[in-house]
Amino acid sequence: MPTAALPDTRQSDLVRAARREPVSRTPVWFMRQAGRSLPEYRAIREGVPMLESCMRPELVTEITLQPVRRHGVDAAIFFSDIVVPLKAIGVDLDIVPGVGPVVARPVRSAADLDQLVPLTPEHVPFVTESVQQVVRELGETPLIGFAGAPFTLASYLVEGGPSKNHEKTKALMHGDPRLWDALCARLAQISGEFLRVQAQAGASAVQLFDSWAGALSRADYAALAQPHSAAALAAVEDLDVPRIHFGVGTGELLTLMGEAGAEVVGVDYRVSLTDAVDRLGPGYAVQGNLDPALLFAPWEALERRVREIVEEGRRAPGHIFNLGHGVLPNVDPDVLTRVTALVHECSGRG
Ligand code: 1CP
Repeated sequence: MPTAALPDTRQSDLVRAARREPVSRTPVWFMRQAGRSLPEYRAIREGVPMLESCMRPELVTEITLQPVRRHGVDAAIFFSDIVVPLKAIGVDLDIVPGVGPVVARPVRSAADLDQLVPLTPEHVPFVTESVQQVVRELGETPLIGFAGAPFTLASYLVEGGPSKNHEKTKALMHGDPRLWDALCARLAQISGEFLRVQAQAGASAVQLFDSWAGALSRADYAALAQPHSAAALAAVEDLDVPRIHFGVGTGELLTLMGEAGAEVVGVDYRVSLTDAVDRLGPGYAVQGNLDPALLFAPWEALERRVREIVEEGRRAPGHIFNLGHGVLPNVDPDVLTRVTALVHECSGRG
């Protein structure tokens, strides 16, 4: 499709901040900004299973746009899930309400890798169609595409579902490193191609979610996870879209996450933006890092913290305001709208 016909998002504050260029004000969006915190989301999802909703372009478009309209955020995040490309290639899995992704045949041996065939654009025509429709409706507001990083996806596949300690995953990583590498190499192709499909359909930036990478030591991350994330990020290197690399509890991994091939490193609330910038140096923009639980604090306390983060961000080479992790389901959405306005107001430069 002719990208020349699409509105120009390159001059948006989000893309400019990601590229460490000057901005008119600090751009802001929230991880999980679409979803259960919004009554309009709960209404439109009523009776539609999660994975089915991700495959219906008209629903994806409406859900992706809802938080942009309501909060005035500087970017939309594509409504999908990290397991959608796995479902699309035929892995038997479901997203169980109140639980998360559950896999019918967890990966425990080389034979189980047969489930993981290479992803092609033909597996996800609904993604291409949805992204094109969303981008048309967003106009000059950029769309962020995303994928799960190989380690985080592998955790769901090996454990069979959400896990607190990732014990089966770590047992496999260390007990059968060859199988681990083969699994993650397949996942890197799938994640990379999923990012590529979204970028080629018009997404202006991409985010690789390695949500659970913080469960790894620096040495294990470097040897067993980072090379595969680097391969996924390399799949969009030629497409001129900034790449955001995010994980939770990853203070010790920030430099490695940048070196994996990102322009922007996500920072959770456990590390200050000032420390993150000290660790990363001048070559990366940062994204973050309000504690999602602070959205429940009295406004005065929340306002103080938001202003501090914006000030710390001014000393970063580029700063995209976000939470340290996703919006919690029972947050008052009006608070998100107020935080968006506050970030814009206190960061404006003219
Ligand atoms: O029925 C429902 O409403 C299901 C809830 C839900 C939603 C709204 C799930 C199940 N996924 C999503 C959408 C989703 N998932 C988005 C788009 C919405 C937005 O950001 O505005 C994104 C970016 C994701 C990505 C995702 N899925 C991640 C990475 C982000 C993160 O929060 O760390 C992860 C780890 C998942 C797995 C997943 N999918 C759903 C749940 C409840 C979980 C987490 C389960 C667990 O705790 O392990």
